[in-house]
Amino acid sequence: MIVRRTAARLFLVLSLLPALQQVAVAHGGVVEEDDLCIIKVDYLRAHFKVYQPRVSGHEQFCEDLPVASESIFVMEYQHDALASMPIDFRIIRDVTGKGRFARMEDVAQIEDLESATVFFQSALTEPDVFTVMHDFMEEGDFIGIVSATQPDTNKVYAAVFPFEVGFTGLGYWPFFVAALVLLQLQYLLMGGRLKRWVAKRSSAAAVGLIVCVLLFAPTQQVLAADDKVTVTYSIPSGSPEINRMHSWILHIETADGVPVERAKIIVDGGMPEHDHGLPTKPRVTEELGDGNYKLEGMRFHMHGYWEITVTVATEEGESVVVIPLQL
Ligand SMILES: [Cu+2]
Repeated sequence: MIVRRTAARLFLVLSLLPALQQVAVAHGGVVEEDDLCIIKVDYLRAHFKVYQPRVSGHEQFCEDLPVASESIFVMEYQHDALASMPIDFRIIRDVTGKGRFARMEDVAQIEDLESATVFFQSALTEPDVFTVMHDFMEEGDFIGIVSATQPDTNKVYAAVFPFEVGFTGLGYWPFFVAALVLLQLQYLLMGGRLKRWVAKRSSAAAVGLIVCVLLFAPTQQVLAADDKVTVTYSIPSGSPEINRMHSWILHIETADGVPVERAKIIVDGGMPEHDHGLPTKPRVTEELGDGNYKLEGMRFHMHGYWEITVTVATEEGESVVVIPLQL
């Protein structure tokens, strides 16, 4: 019986996966469309970008920011109506406990919005670009809230976008855990008839289990080599989601399979067909032993063909290995 129940739950996990991935791609009010970051304030749309001039120069971020630093949020209106609407902008610490699932309803339930607020720009009417600056003092999860008021009707249009400041390296795992919690609830709430129906499908659940393991397995080994070293990489958070900062684990071996330790590794990359580089400056932050190195700060801002160049320098010399990547 316990086995059956577990199987039924796994089947449910599988059935929820498409929805889960959808959430991951379009969470909050900011979505990535054709290489542009769009914020939707109800039906009103604006280009949205964030700069961290002190640490990243002119580099643009869609929402997640690599470090706690001075950050400039820019909205360029796509909809003329925004030009005549007073707009306010608030940043709060994520006290909803919903993380990337946080929505307007969750924010509306916060009792003391003021004490969660780290930044507030009171309503301003700006002709075509709305800009605010906030100097983040700490890393963590935050929620941005943009509200625009229609002057004639006083109707308020709002967008809520959860974002992260600093690397946490958690990637997809919070989604997975949240899904399991939701499923547990859903299962408890289900009527007896549906329970029996689900339990009958335990063979489908077995397939579900395999697909789950494949989807969530933290390894996605891809191999590249020159005559001296072989580089493989895995992405603990799953796969490189566009515009999401994530980390890789690089594994480096000599041609005859000996792990390469204490190497100096430089990672660069770009899209050769578009003649541009990576939007971030990834770096190896930790040697994990056994030829494994933690690479942080990976982010891709568009679909297409990328090449990641890994330069491995040891006392024996230097190797340059190119990892091809189709996103
Ligand atoms: Cu490109």
